Amino acid sequence: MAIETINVPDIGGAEGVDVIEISIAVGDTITVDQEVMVLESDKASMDIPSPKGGVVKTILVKEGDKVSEGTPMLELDIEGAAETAPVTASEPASSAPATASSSAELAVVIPDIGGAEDVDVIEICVAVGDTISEGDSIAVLESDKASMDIPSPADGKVVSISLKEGEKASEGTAVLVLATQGDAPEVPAPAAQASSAVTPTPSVREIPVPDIGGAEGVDVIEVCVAVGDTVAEGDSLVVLESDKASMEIPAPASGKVTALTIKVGDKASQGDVIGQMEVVAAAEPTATKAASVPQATSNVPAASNASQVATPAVSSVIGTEVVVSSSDVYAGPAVRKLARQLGVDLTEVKGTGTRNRVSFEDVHGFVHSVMKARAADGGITSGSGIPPVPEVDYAKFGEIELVKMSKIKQLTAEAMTRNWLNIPRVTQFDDADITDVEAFRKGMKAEAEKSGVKLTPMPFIIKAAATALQMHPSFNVAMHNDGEHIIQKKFIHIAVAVDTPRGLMVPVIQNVDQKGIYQIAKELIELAGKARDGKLKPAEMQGGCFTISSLGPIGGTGFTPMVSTTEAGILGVSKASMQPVWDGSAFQPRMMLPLSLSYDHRAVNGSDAGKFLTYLSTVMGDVRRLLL
Ligand code: CAO
Repeated sequence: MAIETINVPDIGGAEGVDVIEISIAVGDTITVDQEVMVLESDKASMDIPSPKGGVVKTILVKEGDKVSEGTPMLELDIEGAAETAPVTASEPASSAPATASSSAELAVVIPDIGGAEDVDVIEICVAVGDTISEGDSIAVLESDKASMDIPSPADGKVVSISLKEGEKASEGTAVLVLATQGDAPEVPAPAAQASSAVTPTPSVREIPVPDIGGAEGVDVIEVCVAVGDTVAEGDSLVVLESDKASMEIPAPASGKVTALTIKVGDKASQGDVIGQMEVVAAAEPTATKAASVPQATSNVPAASNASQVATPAVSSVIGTEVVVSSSDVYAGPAVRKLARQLGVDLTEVKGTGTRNRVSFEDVHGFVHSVMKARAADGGITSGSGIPPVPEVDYAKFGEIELVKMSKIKQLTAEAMTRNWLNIPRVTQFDDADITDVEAFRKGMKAEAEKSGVKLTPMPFIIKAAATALQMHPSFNVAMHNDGEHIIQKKFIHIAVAVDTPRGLMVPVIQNVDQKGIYQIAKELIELAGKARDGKLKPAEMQGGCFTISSLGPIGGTGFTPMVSTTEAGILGVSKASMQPVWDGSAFQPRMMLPLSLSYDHRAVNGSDAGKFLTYLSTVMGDVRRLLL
């Protein structure tokens, strides 16, 4: 035997290139120029051929590694090209596949899988060089009835792998060789061969469905464990779901699941036995366990102190126990359990394995991406396809302080984003000539004050908006969520934006069309006062048909207010000022009020909006029209 190390050839000077696929397995006989792996840089992907033919003894890299020219990638038995024994690196080729080679090596074969033959190997979960623990999945098999995780029978380091994804396996098929610590790794032994010094005394007990509140024939929607799983008392074993509730059936004790007698789709009632478990009753002093060999491999000479063939205890997994609930998703039981614990719907996870099989990494990656998107947009636009806002470290630029937003401000931010994203908004501008209205208002101010009313331009604007809605019912609408209907409102309630120390509040004055200017002024003052004192009731903020947002007392010549999804329009009012207006022969000083009408262009077309605002401006120019 001439073992030769094969290095990565010249790859155009690229350094640290990702290994994205290993195309061969230990034991394969390969020819010169046969592809052994695929590398991928940010510029290209490259098939790497073998410069020599031979039998692959060891694969020195694994998927995910980074390699450069000269990185050792394989050990090839150059002379052994004709030898095909798929076992260990150091054993003569004539050895049986399931035998072992050195004192610290353990050849692992497929255990009893319920008599199933030629089951698809859909995932090899480890790579050469990996250090694994007893119970870790080393491979996943999948028949048309079930998927089975094949656990490692011992702790150790993977020396070689002889089974490949896409192959078929039966009981006894060689999987891999494990370098274990010590000369004689402990492997599970049949009871008849176990040393009498082995202490814990397991007792097998049935697992009944406990009291589930009298519910009968409840659907089994998930089986969370597989035969062979070690569970702690209280761990979920199965999930039942009636039309009223879903219930997790916990393990009644700590131990190992030895049988499962139900499957997804079955029905269960209190007292039904769902399986069996081996409960360790008491732990007695531990004694040295004799190196023992399971019956299936008893042809290995015990005296040789050689490594052993181990058959992990996954017998009877095949059949029905781990048939998946979401049948279109390929995933092992452990991955399903993780997804369930994290509340992940596996049908939403893109599997990257063979046949789109979902792996642990896929589930973690899914959760990571969802959380990242949420963190980036405050949980508002997640899933909408809107690119997340990158995080900025403002402290880099100077001193900062993180100030908590009030609940009202948070809700306003959420509503604004929702409105912005949902409403195709157009804003139309106009200036209303309020010279005469202002003269009238000022003339009435003293009288109004005697009645306890502060007469500002606002009640006139509110009344004018109500009249405009009455005359233009096509504006008194809201879009239905079904996208097929418009909700035509037959009442006229006007909402008014009120600035408060805790944030923006929008109380609603009801039935404005039926109220006079004094009444409207009174209610506006009352509602604005309640808003500032935090005393508005929810009902006083609901049912608006149209909103008015006034920045008049503050200043500015125009702005584009946001439309709410429950209305079709909003009027922005800016500061009135004296302007020179051409009357056809001369400039006249007129008090002009800037108005901006934003509207939902799904519900209202541009010409209707134009007519609405022109009418509103005209009414504001001559309040006698409010009487018509
Ligand atoms: N142009 C010029 N002056 C105006 C005006 C305008 N468009 N609107 C009001 N004024 C004057 C008033 O006449 C009053 O002056 P006097 O005290 O001399 O009479 C002064 O500005 C203050 O008015 P006000 O605020 O007391 O009363 P109001 O009826 O105009 O407004 C209310 C009531 C509740 C809307 C107001 O108190 C408020 O909260 N405004 C802020 C609204 C806001 O934050 N909008 C932004 C929302 S974000 O979309």
